[in-house]
Amino acid sequence: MTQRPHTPILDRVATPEDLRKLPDADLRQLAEELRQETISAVSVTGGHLGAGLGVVELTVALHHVFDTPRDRLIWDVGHQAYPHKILTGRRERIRTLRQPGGLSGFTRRSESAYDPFGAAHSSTSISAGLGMAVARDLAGGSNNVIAVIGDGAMSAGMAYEAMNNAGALGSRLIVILNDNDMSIAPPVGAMSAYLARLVSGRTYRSIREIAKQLAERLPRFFHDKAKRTEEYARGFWTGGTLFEELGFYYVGPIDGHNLDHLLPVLRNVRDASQGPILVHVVTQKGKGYAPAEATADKYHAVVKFDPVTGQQAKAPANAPSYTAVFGNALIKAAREDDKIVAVTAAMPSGTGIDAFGKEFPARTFDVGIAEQHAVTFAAGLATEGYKPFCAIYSTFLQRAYDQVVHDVAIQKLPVRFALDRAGLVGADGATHAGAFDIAYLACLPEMVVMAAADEAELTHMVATAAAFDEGPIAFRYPRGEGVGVAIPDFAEPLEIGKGR
Ligand SMILES: Cc1ncc(C[n+]2csc(CCOP(=O)(O)OP(=O)(O)O)c2C)c(N)n1
Repeated sequence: MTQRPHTPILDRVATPEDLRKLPDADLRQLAEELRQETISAVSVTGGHLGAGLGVVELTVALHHVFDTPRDRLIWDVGHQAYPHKILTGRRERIRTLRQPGGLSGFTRRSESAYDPFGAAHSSTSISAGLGMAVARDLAGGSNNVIAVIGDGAMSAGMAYEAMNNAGALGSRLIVILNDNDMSIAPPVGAMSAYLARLVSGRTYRSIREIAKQLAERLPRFFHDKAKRTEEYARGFWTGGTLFEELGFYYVGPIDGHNLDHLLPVLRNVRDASQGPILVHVVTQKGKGYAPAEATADKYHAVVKFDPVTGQQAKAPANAPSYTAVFGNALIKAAREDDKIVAVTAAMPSGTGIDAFGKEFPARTFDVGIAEQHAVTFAAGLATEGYKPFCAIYSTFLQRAYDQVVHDVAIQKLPVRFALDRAGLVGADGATHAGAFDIAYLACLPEMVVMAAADEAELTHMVATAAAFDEGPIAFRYPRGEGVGVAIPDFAEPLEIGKGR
């Protein structure tokens, strides 16, 4: 007897149309093939891996249940969208991810009809989705709008502004909260603790329970049927109160890797009649790839790697990174000056504030993905005589521009801005380039702006900022390693207004 060669199901799926023709029974295997294809692609391109691996089943289920691209599917940040790209006609180009002329590492409208909204900066998906839902209502349309947002992205004010508005407008909108209990670093804040309580307070809800819970939202026909066959359970379930108070119908928590749960819940949600719904899905970052699961950051972002061992091909460094030089200089300055405190917006390792936090945990504040709050929080610290170093990437400080202008510059408060990733950043592309900070900071009254030419100068700039108490001061430095000059043992304040 000859064995038939195994043809991957993925080879038969060029677009979600093909995927929707498959029986549910094929989807588990498809998901596994999609996971392997994602690992294989990122092993040659580098990029964001952990987040995509965590949403493989969710991606398959969403495209199977919803009529994309007519139904609008929005991925918050977009760094988890590689499996989505593979399923939406971009598999052939997936090994060009993040390369010149290749696919973007995030969602991008110009790339595909399946990317209805471009992203890379976080926490925009619910706002954009609500806009699309309201546009649909105005035009008398009937399509679905689904926003997938992570628990980290849920720490930003914009997500709450959007939910507040969505609850009031009452448009039909589906928000999937993808809760993997990770940001880039472990998540911080009261919201993260709240989500953990929702998940740990009970085991995953059974499908029967969720069907009962959803019955209330379904059109009359389903509703009556559900009522006949099941006792009414609404009210017995109290989880998700916060979202319910905001006007969302809360469903969950459900296991985001279990297609037997995802598919019926998503179908029910699709067929529900009205209003905003939040589906709380629990996933694991890096799921299904042992080397990722075993690391602290779950392979959030990687360089090229060996897919068998997970070993990353890190080039030997010629010089320390500007980030590390900044972090060390700040630690040295803080040893001499107990007024120095550090603020990061969910990027402790990216900004070098992690090292500072190890030595000065009580003087280190990770505020979550909340750049606006970070800046005004630092302004408050400055009013009381503290010396806040607000370490934010150039591109992400854009989000806090009014806070820089109104809360810091106009009040002449001595907040120190450490702008990492200034200038071009490479493969992350235009959304992440630190292209605008000189223009947007140098035009402000009272703002001192410095740009480090090398790591020695950066060290002196940290000392300059620590000593400068007359108003706001910013110093910018690039991504990556320094030029290799000696780093001075003693940092000295530079003369303001004098260049080299
Ligand atoms: C405004 C903004 N600040 C910071 C970042 C950097 N960043 C990219 S992904 C990420 C973590 C997102 O966590 P989560 O939403 O939980 O998604 P996960 O990676 O865990 O799937 C952060 C902080 C960003 N993209 N946008």
